[in-house]
Amino acid sequence: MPGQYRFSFGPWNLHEGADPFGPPVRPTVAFAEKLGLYKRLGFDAVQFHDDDAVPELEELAPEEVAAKAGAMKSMLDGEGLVAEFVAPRLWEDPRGIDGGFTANDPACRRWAMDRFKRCVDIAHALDTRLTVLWLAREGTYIRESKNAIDAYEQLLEAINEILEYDRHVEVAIEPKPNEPMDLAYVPTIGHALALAERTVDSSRVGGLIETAHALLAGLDPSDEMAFALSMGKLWSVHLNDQNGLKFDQDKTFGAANLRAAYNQVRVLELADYAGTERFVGLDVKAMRTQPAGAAHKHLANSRAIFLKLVDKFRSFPIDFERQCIADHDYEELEMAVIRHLLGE
Ligand code: GLO
Ligand code: MG
Repeated sequence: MPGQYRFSFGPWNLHEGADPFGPPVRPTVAFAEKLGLYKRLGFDAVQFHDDDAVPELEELAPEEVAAKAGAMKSMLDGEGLVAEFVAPRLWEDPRGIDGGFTANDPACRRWAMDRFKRCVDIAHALDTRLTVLWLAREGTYIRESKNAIDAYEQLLEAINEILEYDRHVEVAIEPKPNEPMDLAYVPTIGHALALAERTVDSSRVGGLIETAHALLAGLDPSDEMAFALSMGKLWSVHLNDQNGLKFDQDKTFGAANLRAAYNQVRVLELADYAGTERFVGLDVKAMRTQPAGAAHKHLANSRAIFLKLVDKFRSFPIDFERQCIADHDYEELEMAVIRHLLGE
């Protein structure tokens, strides 16, 4: 019996529609209202930034942070939801302008480390072990501004320090090759998991793979996932889609390349990802043109497309696949895949 998929998204996936060339086009949806949407749309877990869980946490004393995180946990309980992970949002603070752990200013590096620890405390209060490191500004605009060898050591030290700070915390690194930086450190899951192996407890360091990020690195998302799955290190995914090499689009899963989406589902099925009880996260954004009352459809649609592709995988004529492979007739196999996806 294959496991049951459970889905998650972050509050940032219900957003105001601003882009670098224009202001918000939809009113902010209050957090409580967002929470109310999760179950309605078929989702069981919330992905948090630390300051989604505790807004303005930099202004608060540790006891206040703990109290607010506790209140958030009660809100989740009230909705029948769980927290999947908490991620330190280092990239929006002025101290994170040159990166956090790899900033050239030691005071900024200390701040980043401290902020990561606060994030772990919040994760603890929300009853999840998992934190996610999207290393947004850990990189450079120009190569000469940092020593990349030192940067990888700094990242390693930061992860080691957090593993020692909390004996249960898990860190999933979310690689991305660029944006907002010209070039980011840890651009692929290979980099992330190599770094993980060097930490003081590699069993607690894994990865989160986002479709669009793999595509931006010129790689196949399903093969990136396969690499992490082969090591037991795929601890979450950010499924979405991307139309070519441009800014990170966060399109609806499967909307740009349905066959590539099918192959991501296929690899998750082959590894019984659902059985690992990790969540299927959807890091998708509504189009800017979408009216306020309908700016949640991208989430329900992404989930529905995922489940339809699961059905496609499970109903694929497996004997025919085996025969094509035995005959080395991959042209025939490809046609069968296309026919199957077209519903023939
Ligand atoms: C941006 C990332 C971002 C992260 C989120 C969790 O490109 O995909 O959405 O996934 O901040 O850390
Ligand atoms: Mg993401």
